[in-house]
Amino acid sequence: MRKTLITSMAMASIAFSGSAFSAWTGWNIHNQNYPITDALESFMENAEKVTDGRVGGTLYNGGVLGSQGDAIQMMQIGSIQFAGFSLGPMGTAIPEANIVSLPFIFKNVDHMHRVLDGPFGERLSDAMSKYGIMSLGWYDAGSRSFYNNAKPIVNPSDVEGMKFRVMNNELYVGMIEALGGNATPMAFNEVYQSLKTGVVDGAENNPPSYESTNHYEVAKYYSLSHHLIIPECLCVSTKAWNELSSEDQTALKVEAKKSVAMQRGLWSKREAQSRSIVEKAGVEFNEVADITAFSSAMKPVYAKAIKETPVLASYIETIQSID
Ligand code: GTR
Repeated sequence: MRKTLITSMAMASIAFSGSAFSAWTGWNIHNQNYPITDALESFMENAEKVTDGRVGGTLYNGGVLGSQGDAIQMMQIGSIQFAGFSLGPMGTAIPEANIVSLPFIFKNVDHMHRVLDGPFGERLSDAMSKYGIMSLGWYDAGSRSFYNNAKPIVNPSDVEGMKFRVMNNELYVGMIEALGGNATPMAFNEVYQSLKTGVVDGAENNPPSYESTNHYEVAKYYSLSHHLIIPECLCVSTKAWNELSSEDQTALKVEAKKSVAMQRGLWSKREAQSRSIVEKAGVEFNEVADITAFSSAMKPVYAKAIKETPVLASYIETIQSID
């Protein structure tokens, strides 16, 4: 089942105990039994309980409502109210979100947590909410590495001339071009077929997505470049949020924290499971020779991003000042 119906009789559009009832519609690209799916479902179930049914929702999994680009617009015009968005493709609609799409911006996943769980995370959510979307918490998506069906990527020069699928965001086109490769932006659900038919030679993602989408069947070299650490968010529509009472907002913030903790726990288990599944299926993992060779190639990507969105310069400084 791709759709998870969370709420019960409260779905009827009625005035509930004297307060308006909010029936939220939610978007998620992943299917069931995936960390973010379980965490979003649990959030909405608990939201309904702690608000005595004033907030209830239906989560649509597997991207059935459209791509993330579509879903961002849907949230902005008010047809969805909550989502598990990757901050990756978000930069197209919200330039400030590109901060987390800069390759090697975080030292590691723990550093990303330290940055986003503190004031910087609030600053980013405030910037996003000017575009109608805010984050109640930051989910994990590990680190992304390159995979392809031709050879292990060991040095930046191995990317030269190869065609890589990237998420829909021009910044990633620059990232692949800085390594001498060709980038094809494409929605998540088109990647398997494109790898299989040779439209692209490779792609990049974290091990759970590489495994859950079966990309490993058609691209068996996974090279641990860890070039992107992109958080995902428990995002809600600013408009829907502002319609809630401050008591309900406080209660939902508590539930969002619990949902994030749950997702991060599930994520670290899933990373290990996914790795073992793909290894058993014959995937070859390799370390890259020198990470700094990849990161120093990214200077033009940073320069272009700052030129287009000057506030990124101060964001970068803040992130680099956090240990
Ligand atoms: C996954 C992420 C998705 C989507 C996807 C992609 O890791 O969880 O939201 O962004 O990558 O590559 O499009």
